Amino acid sequence: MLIIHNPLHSLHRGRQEMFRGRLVPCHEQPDRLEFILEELRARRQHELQAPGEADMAVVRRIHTTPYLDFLTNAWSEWVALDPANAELDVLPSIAPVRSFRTDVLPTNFAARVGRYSFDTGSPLMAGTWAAAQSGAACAIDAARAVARSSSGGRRAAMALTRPPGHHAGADFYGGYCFLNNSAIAAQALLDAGAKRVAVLDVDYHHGNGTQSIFYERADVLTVSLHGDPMTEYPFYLGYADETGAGAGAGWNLNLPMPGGTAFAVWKEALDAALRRISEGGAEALVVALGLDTFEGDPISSFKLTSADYLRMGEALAAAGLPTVFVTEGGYAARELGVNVANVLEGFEAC
Ligand code: OKP
Ligand code: ZN
Repeated sequence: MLIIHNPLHSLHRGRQEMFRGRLVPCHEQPDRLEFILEELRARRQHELQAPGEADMAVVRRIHTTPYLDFLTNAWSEWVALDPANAELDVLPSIAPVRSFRTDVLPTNFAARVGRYSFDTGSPLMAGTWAAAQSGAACAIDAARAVARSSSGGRRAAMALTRPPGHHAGADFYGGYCFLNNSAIAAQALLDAGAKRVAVLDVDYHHGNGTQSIFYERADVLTVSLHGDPMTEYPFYLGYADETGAGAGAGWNLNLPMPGGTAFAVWKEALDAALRRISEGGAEALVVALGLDTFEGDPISSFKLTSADYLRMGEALAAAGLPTVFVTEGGYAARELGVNVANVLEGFEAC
């Protein structure tokens, strides 16, 4: 498979995240991607490429200008607050919740961090913007390689990147995500001529950013399989009764599952998701490929095994759509390589 991998990913290297009152080591680390690359190279059946420059016109159809400006300048403004900040990652210290004004944008940078973020677990540092922008370029290039498939191009491609993207909304970051690479891939497919695209999110965590970006749109069907938000991050979105609104009514499907779910039950949800995608007439598929459904994942509780990822790949291939894989979460770093490679191997076997 054609794999567009992010050469700048390691510029994003979170030191600490806040977890229940403590600063703990960040789970989302560069070695995640290194282990995947190592395994994909070892299997010798993939074509690895670096992306070109990100086409920001596509990114701007997903994210707002004030938010992109915020990300562009965040690090220099953080250091300008206090030169000693250069040794620290940016984390928010205010959350403007209900009854706060949304029509003011304070000049104080710490205030604006709260405006554009939704958790205290997503460190932002000097290289975050460059890494995220290069990740968006991977998503766009992978999508364009697949969009050309009617004229003899690719049946599938993968954007292999971090930081992940599916929690990032039009104007907010969180859950280790800054630019929504899966949404950007979907937009690039539409821009290249697809009339309807499906985003299927198989990460353990609900893709709240992707859902909210497309919630009122009918041209992108969003489907997410995930841990029940009543107990699992991101808690405040991802319930089964969220089905879309306005023009997008009926174009969102959430399939939450309880902790402990193993592949037999998970696969039934996948089949239901693929049926909905087929009924919806999607012309292309974006798979938001999180591997934190793995039984060994340190922050999740599904029970998928490495062999199950072969079956997952086969089922995705059976959908018969031009497919763009975009990497999301997965924190059992060492096993990520085999698990990602297995999805692709299962897919390509069909
Ligand atoms: C991002 B992705 C655990 C804190 C959990 C949020 C998890 C973000 C998951 N110490 N923080 O969907 O894999
Ligand atoms: Zn996840």
